[in-house]
Amino acid sequence: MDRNLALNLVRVTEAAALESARYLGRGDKIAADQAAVDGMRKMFDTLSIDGTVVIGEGEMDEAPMLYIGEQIGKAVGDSPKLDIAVDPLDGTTSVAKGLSNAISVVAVAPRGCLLHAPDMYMKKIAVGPRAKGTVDINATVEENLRNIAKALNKDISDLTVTIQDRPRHEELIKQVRSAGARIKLFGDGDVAAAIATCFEHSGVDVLMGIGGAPEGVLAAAALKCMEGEFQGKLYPMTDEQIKRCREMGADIDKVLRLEDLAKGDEIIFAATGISDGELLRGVVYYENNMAKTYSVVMRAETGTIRFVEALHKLDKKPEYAK
Ligand code: VTB
Ligand code: MG
Ligand code: MG
Repeated sequence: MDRNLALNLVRVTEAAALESARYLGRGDKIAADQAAVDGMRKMFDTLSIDGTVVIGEGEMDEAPMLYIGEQIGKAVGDSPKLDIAVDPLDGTTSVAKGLSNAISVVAVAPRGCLLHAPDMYMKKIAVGPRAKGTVDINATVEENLRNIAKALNKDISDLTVTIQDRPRHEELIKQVRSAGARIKLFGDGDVAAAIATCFEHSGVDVLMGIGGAPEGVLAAAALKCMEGEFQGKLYPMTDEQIKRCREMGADIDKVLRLEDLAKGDEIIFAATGISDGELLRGVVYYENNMAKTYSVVMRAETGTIRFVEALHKLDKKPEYAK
């Protein structure tokens, strides 16, 4: 896979962020999401790739753009066939309310390498490289925390677990508290939260809880690049979802590891901040119609992680007009 695709993927998430960030705090999550999808789709159209969306905005009939199965890019000659996973805006509520952690994300791998995760919940655990190999999604919370603490040479009481602030996590929160670890709740955006476990300065050691399965694939692609660890288990809530898993041949008892979610080393992951987060700042608008974006792009093959700070002269980019 052409390594220069990395910069083009940054363009893709930047475009989504630049359009979506206009809606910060405006109380309209649908408009914020649509703007991200539009921005991302437009930029994808300019790329010479032969891509298929495998994680996207939904099934064809319900999502007009970036639907699962949609063909992306103008393939030329021997353009490699790629799987594309997107979340143009992970954290629609965060943008609508002006809260933190909203990002635009994309992951790309050779065809067949990204799991076609059904649109339902997934139970997840994620840790950074130093605690890799110490977690087991089937183990108890206390056992996992004990093993992570040992790997990081810390007491359990020095560990910080990040958990999405939802009623479904009441029991998990109780267990973490009784094990003695600290907790950092977040409102939305568990892709960013999973990535944070790989950066010591984030102050977060482990992500635990139940979030979107599509977001699980995206987080796994990122953690593959950073040599962290991610495990997931599909978490269907209704009979219909159980049926959907069966139809897709997805085993709900199977522990999905990095190799199941994002296979191989030819993986590129990119994200741009929309609202401020631990890892990436959100879009900042300056005088003279300028905007700044903060992105990260990484490749599993080499493990290079690049932070890209970009200044955009919007006068010269009429597509981002207000
Ligand atoms: C999860 C999480 C996402 O939404 O899908 C969550 O993975 C689902 O919302 O990052 P509910 O908990 O309200 O069902 C996000 O936080 C944002 O898309
Ligand atoms: Mg989204
Ligand atoms: Mg999302």
